[in-house]
Amino acid sequence: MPEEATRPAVHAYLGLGSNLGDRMANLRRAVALLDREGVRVIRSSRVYETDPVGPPQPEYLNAVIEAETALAPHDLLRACLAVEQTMGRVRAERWGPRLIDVDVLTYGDERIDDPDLMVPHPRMHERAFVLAPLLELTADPTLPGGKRVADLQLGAESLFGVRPVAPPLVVAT
Ligand code: GSY
Repeated sequence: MPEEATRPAVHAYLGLGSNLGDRMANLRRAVALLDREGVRVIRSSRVYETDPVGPPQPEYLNAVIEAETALAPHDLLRACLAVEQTMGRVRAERWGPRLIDVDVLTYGDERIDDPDLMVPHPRMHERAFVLAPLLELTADPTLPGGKRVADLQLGAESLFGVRPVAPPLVVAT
């Protein structure tokens, strides 16, 4: 049972991605559905078109959102999976194309190392499609292994393959 009532609200960063169908509509719908799951979206990065990481597949639209939620970490994960399922995502190929992907990147400054939920997301600092939008929202994100952004020694090439194409996703007030 969700522990919603007993927990203080936490800020979490979530990564959104879509490379099938009407990609922009998919990102917008995910924001609306998260709200219904008890995940209040406070801010969004701009939307980026990004080169696919993994097997050949269409380009993605990616954005990062800052959310406030009283859900416990695993309930937040379940909420993200519920949004993916509602939108019809079928988990077929692990790195394959998808209507929507909703990843928990951070949960406050907690570090969780469970087989089903690793937070901060273990590959978030290696992915330009996460870093570019995330750094619009926070200059000092919680990163895996206690790293700081300065430790990453980001050069121009770190942000290759990501292009801002649209303003932030609209967030209900
Ligand atoms: O990890 C999320 C799904 N995904 C993406 C993505 O969101 N963006 C880009 N550019 N490549 C990706 N490969 C996978 S898998």
